[in-house]
Amino acid sequence: MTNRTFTMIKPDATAKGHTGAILDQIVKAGFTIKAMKWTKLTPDKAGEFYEVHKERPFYSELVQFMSSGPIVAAILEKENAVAEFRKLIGATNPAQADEGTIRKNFATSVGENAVHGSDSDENANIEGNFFFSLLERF
Ligand code: 3AN
Repeated sequence: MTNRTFTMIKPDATAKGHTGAILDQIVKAGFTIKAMKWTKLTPDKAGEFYEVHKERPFYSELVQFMSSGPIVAAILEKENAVAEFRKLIGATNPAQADEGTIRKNFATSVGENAVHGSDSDENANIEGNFFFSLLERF
C-alpha cells in the first residue's frame, strides 16, 4: 500500500464549486484515481471517521462541518503517495500553506481546509476501506 493514499474534498470546497479544479490539480500532480465517490457523511459516520480526534477540542465542530454537505472521497495512487499528497495539499492551516498548494489555493481556515489527506500508509488503508468496497476500486 505504499503507493496509495486517501483524500476527501471537504464540504467547504464542494459548496464553493472547487471540486473540478481540485481534481484537476491532483491529476496534474501525477496522481491516478483508483476509486472515487460523491457522497455525504452523516454526523455518526463523520464521528467514526474522525474517532482519533475524539479528545481534541475541535472534534464536535469537525464532525458538524464534515457532515454539513457533500464530499468527494477518493483513493489515489502515486509513488510515495502519502508524503507526496501531503506536500501537494500544504499545511493544515492554510495561512501557513506553501504557495501553489491546494489548501493555499482553496482553503479558508484550519477547520474548513478544503481537503483531507491521510497521514500514514496504515491510515490510508483504513480510510480507503471506510468508504470503498473491493468492487469500487480499480
Ligand atoms: P490534517 O488534516 O492536516 O492531517 P489534523 O489531522 O491535525 O490535520 O486535523 C484533522 C482535521 O481536523 C483537519 N483537516 C481540520 O479540518 C480539523 N482541525 C484541525 N485543527 C483544527 C482546529 N484547531 N480547529 C478546527 N478544526 C481543526
